[in-house]
Amino acid sequence: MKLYYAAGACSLAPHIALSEAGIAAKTIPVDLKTHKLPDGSDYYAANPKGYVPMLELDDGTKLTEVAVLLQVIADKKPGTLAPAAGSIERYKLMEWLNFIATELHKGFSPLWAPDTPDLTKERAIAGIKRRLGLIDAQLAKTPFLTGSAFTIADAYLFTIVNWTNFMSMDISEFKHVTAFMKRVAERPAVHAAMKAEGLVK
Ligand SMILES: N[C@@H](CCC(=O)N[C@@H](CS)C(=O)NCC(=O)O)C(=O)O
Repeated sequence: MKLYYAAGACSLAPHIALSEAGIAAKTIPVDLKTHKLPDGSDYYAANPKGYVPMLELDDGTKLTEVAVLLQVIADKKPGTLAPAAGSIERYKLMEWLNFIATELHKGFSPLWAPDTPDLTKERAIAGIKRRLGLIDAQLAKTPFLTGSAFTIADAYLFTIVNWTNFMSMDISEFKHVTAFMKRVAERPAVHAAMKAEGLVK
C-alpha cells in the first residue's frame, strides 16, 4: 500500500490510522506547490485531483477523500478503529467524518490563501469556532468523539484542529478540545506518524 501525503496536511489523518492499525505502507511525499513527486513526475498524472491524500492499494487501485481512506484502513483491522460497517455505530462515526470533512476541514480553506480579505477570514474563523463549540460539548461527555475508544474520526479531528497551531489560532476557550489534542498527541502511534512527517522530534 502507498500513501501520498504532504507533511501536516489532511493526509496526516490516514497516516495516523495506518500507524494506529499497525499497517505498513510506503509513504510518498507530494510537493503541493509544484504538484511534483520525488522522482520529478507530475502528481496530476497519478491523481487528476492533484490533492493529497491518495491511497494506492497493492492491486493498483487508487482511492481518494480522507473520510473514505480512513474507513478503508479501519476495515483492514476490523474492530479496532471503527465499528462494523452497517451498524448504527458506524453511521454515527460516518456522521462525524462527514461533519469534519465538510464543516471543519473545508472551513479552513480561506485561511490558507494569502490574498483572502480580512472580513472573509474573520467569518471563516467564526464558523470554525461554532463547529469547535459543538465538538467541545461532545468531548465534555466522552474522551473521544464516539465514546471511550479512539477511532478514525478522532484521527481526522486531531489532524484538522492541529492546523490551529500552524496559524496561531487561539482555541483555548475550548477546554475539552485542547485536552483531547494533548491526549491524542501523546498516543505512541500518533507521535510516530507525526515524527515520520517531520512535525515533531
Ligand atoms: N476532499 C479532499 C480534500 C483534500 C485536501 O483538501 N487536500 C489538500 C491538503 S489538506 C491539498 O492537497 N491541497 C492542494 C491542492 O488542492 O492542490 C479530501 O477530503 O481528501
